[in-house]
Amino acid sequence: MTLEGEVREAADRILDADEVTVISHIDADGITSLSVLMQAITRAGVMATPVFLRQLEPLMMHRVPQDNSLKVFSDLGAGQQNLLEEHGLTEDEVVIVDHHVSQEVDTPYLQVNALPYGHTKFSAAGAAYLVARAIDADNRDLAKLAVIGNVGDMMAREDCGLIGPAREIAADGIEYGNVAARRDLNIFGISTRPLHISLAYSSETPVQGVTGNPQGARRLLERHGIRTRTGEGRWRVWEDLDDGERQSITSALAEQVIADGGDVEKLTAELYLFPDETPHTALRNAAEFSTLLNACGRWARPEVGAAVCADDRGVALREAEHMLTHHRATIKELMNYILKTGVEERGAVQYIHVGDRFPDTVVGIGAGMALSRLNPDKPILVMCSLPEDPSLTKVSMRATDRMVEGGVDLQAALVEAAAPFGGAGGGHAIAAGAYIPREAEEEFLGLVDGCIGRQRTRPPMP
Ligand SMILES: [Mn+2]
Repeated sequence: MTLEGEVREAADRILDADEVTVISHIDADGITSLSVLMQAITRAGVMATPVFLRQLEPLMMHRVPQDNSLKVFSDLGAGQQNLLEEHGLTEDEVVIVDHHVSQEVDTPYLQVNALPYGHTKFSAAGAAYLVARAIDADNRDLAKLAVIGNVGDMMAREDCGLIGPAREIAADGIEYGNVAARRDLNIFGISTRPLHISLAYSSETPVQGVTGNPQGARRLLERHGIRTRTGEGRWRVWEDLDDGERQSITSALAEQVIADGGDVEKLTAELYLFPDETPHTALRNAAEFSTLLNACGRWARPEVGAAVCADDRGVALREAEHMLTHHRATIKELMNYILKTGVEERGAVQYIHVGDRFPDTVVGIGAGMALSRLNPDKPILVMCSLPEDPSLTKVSMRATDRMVEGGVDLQAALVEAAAPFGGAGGGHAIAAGAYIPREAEEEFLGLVDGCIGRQRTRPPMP
């Protein structure tokens, strides 16, 4: 089949379906893919239900419904087709919209995947958009979301712009009017970060005296007569500058890089802007929009990102912005919670269950920080529940260098202890995580404690 053929067949199957379940990944590409598909499908009058999965793995398969709906997997599925088979999904009830390497299986599931056709810079959101446009040519407004997904998956990074079919999709958005592309300085935060911060903390091309040096960046701006604040005292952002101002800074940086014998090839890039969004917000350009969506995923709230993609500019946007800006504060809050509540000590580990108070994605980091103020001889084990899946418990463990020197290997302990429950564990000797069934918590804890105890071949150094 051709890519066009795959796209057409996927669209036809969706249009023929009575009901669709869209199952997607929780990062920016997964969230935009799901949003593109959900909007295209519901606009066509077909009922659709969204399901987000942090990964397609055995213990999470129960969230894929066993019903009569057509299951459309986006940004996942290609590499886990054996799981779809094991879940009893037949060929005619599955469509995979993905860009990952495909796994060989007996069931010839329909896939929209540009990778086998040689398009390596094309994310799942791009594939989802092709399907959306095949469902109805009027869905061109959704090209903007595909641009965000592609940029979020770093598809524009190496070539300093989108190429191939991803570039054609951007062109659709430009023609529709909600996307603008321009060659510009290759920096992050052009819509929300103060100029000197944006210049100092974008390191694609290091510039002596500017990169990592906000004071130096301010002096550069001053030397070129560029005001850093507006008349009302607000920090100006890169997007506020006029063409002449942007040109003079870009030239100054280029001169500096050349003078230092550096390469200016990646100093500029094609940036993707969204003229229909409010200036000075993270929604205003593809790079910052995708970062906002990734923050939602990291906080285990991908549905908030999807609401923003579906034009919710009220509560969902405020929540998403909160998640973007309060990441560090939450980790600190978690650390304080662990210290204040106290851990329970077993023979070889100390542990705490934090319920669903904190997003599971920050639990490991907070546990590591708390460990420095807890018993220095025992690894910490933190359990938390997943708000979207009460049947599962996420386990995070952290150790210290000294414990590892003493024989502790958290990864080995978690893999061994999770195996009897069909759970999966991974990570390193010093930091590891696992998913286990909720009802196995107590027994699992005992197994981990036993493993760690046996690993401690040498007594800790005094
Ligand atoms: Mn992806």
